[in-house]
This record gives sequence, structure tokens and C-alpha cells, in this order.
Amino acid sequence: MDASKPVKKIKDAVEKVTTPGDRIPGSPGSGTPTLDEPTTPIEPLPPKSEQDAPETVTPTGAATGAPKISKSQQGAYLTTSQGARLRDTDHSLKAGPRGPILLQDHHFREKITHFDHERIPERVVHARGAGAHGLFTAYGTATDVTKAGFLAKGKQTQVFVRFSTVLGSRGSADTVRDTRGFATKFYTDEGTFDLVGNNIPVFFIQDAIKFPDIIHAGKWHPDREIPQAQSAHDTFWDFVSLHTEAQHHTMWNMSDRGIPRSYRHMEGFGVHTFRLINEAGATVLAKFHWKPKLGVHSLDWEEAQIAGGVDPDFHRRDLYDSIEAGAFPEWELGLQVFPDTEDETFAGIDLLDPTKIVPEELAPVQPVGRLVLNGVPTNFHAEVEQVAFHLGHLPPGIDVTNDPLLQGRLFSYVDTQLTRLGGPNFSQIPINRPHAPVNDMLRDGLHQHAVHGGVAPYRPNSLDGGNPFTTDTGFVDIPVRVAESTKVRENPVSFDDHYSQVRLFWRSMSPVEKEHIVRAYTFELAKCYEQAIKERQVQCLANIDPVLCEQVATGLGLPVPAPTVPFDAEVEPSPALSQIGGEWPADGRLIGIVVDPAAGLDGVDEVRTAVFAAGMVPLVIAPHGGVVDGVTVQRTFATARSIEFDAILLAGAPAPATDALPARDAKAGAPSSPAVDPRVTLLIEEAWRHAKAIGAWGAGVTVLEQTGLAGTPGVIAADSAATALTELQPLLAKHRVWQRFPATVA
Ligand code: HDD
Repeated sequence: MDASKPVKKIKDAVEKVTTPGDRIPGSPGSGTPTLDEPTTPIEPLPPKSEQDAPETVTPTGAATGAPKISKSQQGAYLTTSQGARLRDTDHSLKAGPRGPILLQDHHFREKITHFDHERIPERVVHARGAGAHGLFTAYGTATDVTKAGFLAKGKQTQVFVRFSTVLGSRGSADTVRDTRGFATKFYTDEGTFDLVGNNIPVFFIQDAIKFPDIIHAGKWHPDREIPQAQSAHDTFWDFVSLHTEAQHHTMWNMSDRGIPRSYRHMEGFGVHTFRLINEAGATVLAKFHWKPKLGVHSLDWEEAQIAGGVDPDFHRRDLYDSIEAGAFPEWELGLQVFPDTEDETFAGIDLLDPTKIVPEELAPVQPVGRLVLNGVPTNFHAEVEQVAFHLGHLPPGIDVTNDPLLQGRLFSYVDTQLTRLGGPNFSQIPINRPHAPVNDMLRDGLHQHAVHGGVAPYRPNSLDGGNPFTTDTGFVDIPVRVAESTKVRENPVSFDDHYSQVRLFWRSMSPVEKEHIVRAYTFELAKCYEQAIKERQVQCLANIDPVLCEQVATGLGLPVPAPTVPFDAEVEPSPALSQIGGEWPADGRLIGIVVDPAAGLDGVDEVRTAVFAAGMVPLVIAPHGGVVDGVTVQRTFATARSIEFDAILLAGAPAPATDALPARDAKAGAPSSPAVDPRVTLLIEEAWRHAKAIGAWGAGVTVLEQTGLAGTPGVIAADSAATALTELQPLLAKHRVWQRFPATVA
């Protein structure tokens, strides 16, 4: 071996880089630098689409009342964080082309150090979420009960909403069975109002001190960190079966509410009772409700499972796609209003107990305004990840009550941001900045962005002219009498009833919804290892309803126990709790249109136009991507799964050559040349099984007949595309073709 060769190589290299003006050939910056201003950017500029000027962007980055369009990064020149323009960001500074990186490479160190710290701690609960900007318009119907300015007639207020799951980590799937968060930040003129609710109107616990317990039980097992984003495991069922006040919330989770179709189809609830005060100083108690324009609707359990695999971002994608398609998600904000009586009860229900609802039949939800989500975030981290909600963010006119869960939450939300967002100045982060002028006396701290003037951040002062002053028009702490009492660690006796409202919920369900609940309990408990936990939960079910208990016990192979808690009073069902039976607008529903390019796409364009005109979104599905007869193919047979669509229209589908199919798609034992592409058959069969409407015309009818589903409920064989679409719409208004599910639970 010639030992001199490597030495020579290194020497050559050193000589090469030390030659003045020499650069790695072809590297950016190898030309002669020009010092003229402005310099020409070294790389061509990327096209900038519809870029907003910075001054038109609000402090939260949202455009007022219109979809946000600012997408591309501004500025032609790449700089360091200190504004020094850079010649090269692709090569670290090295001792020769093959040499080690030099510590003096300040750009390298800045770039990597910043990257190393890009992630912040995920939320301890509600880690996975998605958010959007929107506009709230008040009807003026709440002015009798509250002086909150944002509820005055016609008043428009910008909002940011974050939806979330509770248990899973940031990277978990959207469609798991879980409660969903529904947190709304109203940037009101009188200060920010945060309504931090869920899609379920009750909570697992009555006292905030137990929050760590329910969350430790619901989250993964500490030894293996599984399961992820699931309540189907021992620790969850151990806790809720021992801690029976959790049974009401648990039943909601086991119902279809635990697997929403989309965020757009969720109700939202402030859960707690709040106290409102009007201009005249009169007070009422009230509960906040969000009612989705599209109606409450859920996934089928199997759909949720498929979506978890094929599209774990199912809800996030739906939110952003629908906004970008112009099908803006909409809700009405409503209030249930109760007299502010000394005992804080209504119709015998303790309004301070967060495990209880007040049925809408007893206290109707009165609409007070409309929310439209019309802007997707520009930057997920800056907005969705950094948004910080807090129940103490209240405007004049809205105040808290002594609900012990609410009281504890008032502590936790600021506290958690200190760790999550790195200090006490998180309300200066753009997404958290109030739109009302801020003039506080909070000073310094980590990440202080404000340059406060003045010398006297204290009151009273004379040095800053006494500024700032308090005002009688400010926030009102409603003067509520606090009963003379003894300090205790206990709940009122009225909190002891853990079963009557669970029974109320169960009895309010339609047979198909009851069947789903039975299946959910049976599935989740069957996933537990501990027999004693299953038995204990079945005992809880015996205290709720004998049919429910019997069906779940049978599924688990357990004996049916007798109730241990007497059924004191029969409960009246609340029809408003059922998701089935109403009709809702089909706006923004997704219609998959299966086409056969070989047969031509005659009429497909007209159907797409008609689907758009009906406020829905058409997606063309063909064997291959590209453009067919001038129509863009949006999904191929390989990418289209039934879960994505609310209904399927069949214009036709080519019969496949079996040998052209991937092996997994050619079913074992299937005819050697199937008449319909198995992927289309799967699409139609799944859509049918998930009770979705299916329409066909022309060659599509033949495809339908070959699947054997023609003539069944909700399957339309029409003579034209227009008729198929017309007949499809009333089915969509009911969400699903429920009659395909024969009821087995009465
Ligand atoms: Fe909570 C986050 C909703 C009880 C402590 N909660 C959080 C979020 C929602 C809720 C929607 C996500 C906010 C976001 O998107 O950033 N939480 C609720 C509801 C409850 C409830 C409806 C009962 C009615 N929470 C609750 C209790 C405690 C907390 C009793 C503690 C004592 N919640 C938190 C928290 C979080 C949070 C640890 C985590 C991230 C955050 O606050 O900002 O402070």
C-alpha cells in the first residue's frame, strides 16, 4: 500500500480551499459577489401566490370576514435571524471539502440549534387538534340576559377555534373513540372570551382535583405507553367502574358521539353553568351550546377503523378541505337560560354538577349568534399549537359559577401554558393577542415582546400621571352571596345521583344508536384483561338499564347481575339527544363519482356542476389519474376509499383485466375475470355497509346490478344523472340510510 497517497489527497484539498476566491464548482455564491444594493437573489424567486401585504394581516394573521389567502413566505433574500443575507445555506463551513465542520460556522449552529428546539411540549391533554379562523355574528337575542358586547345585535367578532381529541398524542389518529375538544377564542372588543368546551355536555368528574386521576387512567399504561388514543383498556375501565360519577360521560363516549363524522358535524358544549349579567344588573344562569348547521352526525365504527389506517388525519383534512372548497363549517351559538336562584338548581337538577345536563325539552336552546369558519391557519405551529385557552378569559357580562370543576379549571389553564409555551408572556404570541387594546402592568419575564414605556407599573402612582386607571365599565365580578359555611372536602348531596341521567341518555337513543352503544361497551370491555374490571363495569350497567346490561354481559360471556342502586324514579327520554330522525342541509357533503373513461364522460361535467350548485363537493374517481375528456380525475381506484364520501354516484366502471390487478385486489376464489373492478366493488360494498346513499345511471346501473345491491334501500338506479342526483339528496339530508340496519336492541 502506498502510504503517501492519502496524505497527498488531504494536502491537495487544503491547498484547493485555501486558494483565494476558490469555491466548490457550481456552488451558489461561486461567482463574483456584487456589493450593489439591491443585490439580485442568487436563486430564482419562487412564484408568490396571492400574497397579502403584511399590514393587511390582523394580529392573529386572519383576514377579516374572508378566507385567508396569504400562503407564501415573504421577502426575496434568505438571512440569518439577525438579518445578515446568506450566500449559501446548503454547505456547512468545513476544513476542506472532505474535512470536519468548523465550530465557527455560526449559520450552521444557528440553523441546527433552532431546529433542535422546534418542538414544544405537547398539551398534557387535547394534544392532537386542528384549528381554524372564523367570524361570529351575533343575533342580538342575548342582550336581555348579558351585557357582553360581542352578543349585541349584528356585532361581528373574529374567532379562532381549536378542535381536538383528548387522550392521544399529537401524532395519533383523528377518528379514535374519544371526547372531542371544541375551544373557541372570541377576540372581542372588550377582551378575549374563551369558551373551552367539548362535544359532550357532561364530564367524568365533579371536582377538578380528580382531573389527574381520570387522565392517568384514560391515557396509555405507564409501563408500555399503549394503547394510544384509546379508552379500550384496563386502567380506563378500572377508574370509571370504581368512580361511578364517570358513568354518564362514559356512556356518551360509547355512543356515536365518541366517533364524530367530522368536526363540522359536532355539537359543542360549554359544559358548566355560567352566570350572566345584563346592563340593568340582573343575573341569570346559563349553559352554552354550539349547534352544527349540518346536524350532529357520526362515523360508523368500521368507518372509523378504516379511516384510522387509510387517513389518520381524517377530521383535520375534512376541516381544511371544506374551508378551501368554500363549504364553510357553521354553527349556531345557543343558550339555555335558567333563573339565578339561591339553590342553583333547575327542574331538580343541580346546575353546579358538571355530570348533569338539563334536557332541551325542559330548557330550550335559544340561538344567540352564528359562527362561520372561513380561514385555515397560515402556520400550524404558530397558530394551532401555540393557541392558549383559559376559562378566566371572560368579557364583562359573563362570569363563572361555583361548579367545583370549573373553579379548578380556572387554575389549570394558565399554569399549563407556563410549561408548554415557556413562560408567562404567552398572551403576546400573535394567535393569543387580544384584539382589544391591552394596557396591563405585567412586566418582564421570559419571551417579553413588548417594550413597555413608563416608570411606574404599579398603582397608585403619580410618576406616570396615575395611569392606567380602572373603570366602572370593566369586567364585572358578579356579587354573589357566598353562604356561610364550614370549610370541608366534600360535595353537596345532590351530586350523589350517578345513574339517573345515564339512564336518561340510554332511553333517549333510537334502536340503532342503542345497538352501537352495546357494541362499543362490548368491544372496549372485551379488550380489558382483568375479569374483575369487566364484572364491575357490567354491574354499573345493571344500575343503568337491564337490556343494556344483559346485551353487554352476553357479549362478554358474563352473568347478568341485579342492580345495586334502586331505580328511584323513571326518567323521561330527551329526544333532542338522538342524532337520528331529523333532516339537515347537504352543504359540503362529499360525493364520489365513479367513471369509466373508456365509455366517455358524457354528462359527468353536468353532474359535477349540479353537485356544486347543491352546495356539495364532487370528486371524480377513475381507474387512473389525469384528465379525461376535459374532466380532472381527483381520486383513482387505488386512492378512493368509501370513508371519504357521503354518497357514491356511479356513471360506470370498466371491467378490469385480472392480470392487471395487484395480487391483493384479486380475491382468492373470485371469478377469473370479475365483471367489476374489485376496488370499485369494495368501494360500493363499504358505502352500502356504512348506510350511505348510492346512485347510478347508464352503464353505472349495470355495475350496480353486478354488485347485487340494486333494489336495496337507499340504492338508486336512475335513467339519468340528473334523476340520480335528485333522488340522492333527500337521502343525504337524513345523513344515512338507517333502514339498512335492522334494530336488534329495542
Ligand atoms: Fe381541560 C385543555 C376542555 C376539564 C385542564 N381542556 C383543554 C382543551 C379543551 C378542554 C377543549 C384544549 C384546549 C386547546 O385546544 O388548546 N377540559 C375541557 C372541558 C372540561 C375540562 C370541557 C370539563 C368540563 N381540563 C379540565 C380540568 C382540568 C383541565 C378539570 C384540570 C383541573 N385542560 C386542562 C389543561 C389543558 C386543557 C391541562 C391542556 C392544554 C391546555 O389546557 O391548554 O390545562
